[in-house]
Amino acid sequence: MHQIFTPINTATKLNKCAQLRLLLESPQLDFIMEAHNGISARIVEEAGFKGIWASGLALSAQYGVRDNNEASWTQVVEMLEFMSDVTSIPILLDGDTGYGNFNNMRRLVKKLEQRDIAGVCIEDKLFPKTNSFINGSRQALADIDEFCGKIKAGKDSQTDRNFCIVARLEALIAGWDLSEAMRRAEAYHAAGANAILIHSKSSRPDQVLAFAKEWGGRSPLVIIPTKYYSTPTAVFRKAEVNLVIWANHMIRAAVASMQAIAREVKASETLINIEDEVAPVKEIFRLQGADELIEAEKRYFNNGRQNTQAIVLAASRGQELAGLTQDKPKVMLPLGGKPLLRLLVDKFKKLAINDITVVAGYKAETINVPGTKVICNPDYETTGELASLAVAQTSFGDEMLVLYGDLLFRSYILHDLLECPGEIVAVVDSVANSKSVSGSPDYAYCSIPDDLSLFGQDVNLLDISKTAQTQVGKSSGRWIGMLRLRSQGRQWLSEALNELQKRPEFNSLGLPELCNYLIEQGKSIKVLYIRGNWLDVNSLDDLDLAFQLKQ
Ligand code: SPV
Ligand code: MG
Repeated sequence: MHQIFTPINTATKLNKCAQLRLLLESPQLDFIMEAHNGISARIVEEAGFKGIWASGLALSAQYGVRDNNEASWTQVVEMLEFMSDVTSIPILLDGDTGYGNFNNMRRLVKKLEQRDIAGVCIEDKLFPKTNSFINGSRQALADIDEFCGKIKAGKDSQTDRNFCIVARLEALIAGWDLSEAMRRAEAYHAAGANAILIHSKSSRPDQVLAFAKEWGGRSPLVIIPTKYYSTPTAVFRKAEVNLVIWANHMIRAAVASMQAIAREVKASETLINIEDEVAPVKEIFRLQGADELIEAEKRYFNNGRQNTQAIVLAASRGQELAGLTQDKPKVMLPLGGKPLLRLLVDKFKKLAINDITVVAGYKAETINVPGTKVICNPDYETTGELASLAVAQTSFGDEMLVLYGDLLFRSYILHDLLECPGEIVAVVDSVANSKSVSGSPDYAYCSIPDDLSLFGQDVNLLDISKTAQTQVGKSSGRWIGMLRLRSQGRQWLSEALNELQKRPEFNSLGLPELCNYLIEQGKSIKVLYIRGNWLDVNSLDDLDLAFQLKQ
């Protein structure tokens, strides 16, 4: 009886080589399934198989070439790397004849180990080989000594002691008898092969069963029942076979399915009939691990910008521009051929902010800027900004920008805002105080006035008010109507909205009241000072000025 592998230490996960060795050496019957690329390998692992057969037939077929070493060994290894990267179970490569002599075998083993491939099976035929089921009896066998040298060379070059070399006997395929198969098996076993694979093209299992009996467990035994597939598995178990290879069933399943779908779509010129027959696109994404990338993007990419949602408040008509807003809201007024909202959206997109929600009200149906999601505040005539914001609440993202839709600003303001630290950051123009402005400005009172000689001052917002002079003191500038909220800040905002919604005056509240409420609650709102370079469009004069800021 062959030696049983060292006991499993369940506390430590075995590496792939050790897993394969265990599959071969453990006395119970195990199964490995063919795969031929990354996605099929993943599917095999998900189905619960403990190992993968990287079939030469299937790998060459997926490249669209013959199983005659037409694909180079490096092309095989390249595909194996994809398969290995996406799986945690061992891969046994069908290494044909080892792609050359002992020297090629040494290099193959080295390259396989580098890609975390757990073992290789080599067959005693000549390079370039032909698939065993094509004119098998006309195929010449390798010289025994030469083949033993190849096994030894492979074993001597492995660095992981559990890397496995399986020696595959083609004697029965090539029309030799059991005694030739035994003679060779003995020699390959003595040369150091970890297991013997006895191959047969017979439609009955008699040949392999006779071999198994004669072999008597001198080393682990592997079979490929492609031709004698109707044999009950219990027969293999009884014969003390260690490993069964289901050698080509993933590529055959894929081919059958692809042929049926292609024929149907060609004939019917529609997708209606096949949509339910194919895997949903979502399933492809899942198998590719798309969710992991979304998570990783949050952690590593663009300081979380991909994760930032812009909420644009655009429900109002724009009273001071009544003549121009008969049939569209202010945000759809064209400036140099593009609606204001479009200019805003372009700025977001430039900075990789692609999740843009517009809260519309007046003439909401006319808002059609690509790349935006429009939701409607139906009560826009009788409610204020917070009511509009609350309409978007159920679709709030993790991090947000909240701003008025009639804002125009130079891109650097958004860029600096995204970089500015703080759970909530308000943009305050420190020179706007000195200018006459249209509309009804929101004055910002801050912990420190803007120091023109400093960049990145740590400043807190204290209050936002409609008057330039309050009990808090002289205002430090004008809040431009733009807030940035990181994850925690966004949660504070949601909580504040929920609280304020309980108040009778909620419908008249705007963003300044929300900021003041948050400050009262002890939440810190940081200030990013800017000096001009922005505008909110309230009048025709503003539209003229806006044209200059368009870019
Ligand atoms: C393969 O899967 O490529 C094999 C097994 O070598 S068989 O095609 O059955 O010979
Ligand atoms: Mg093969």
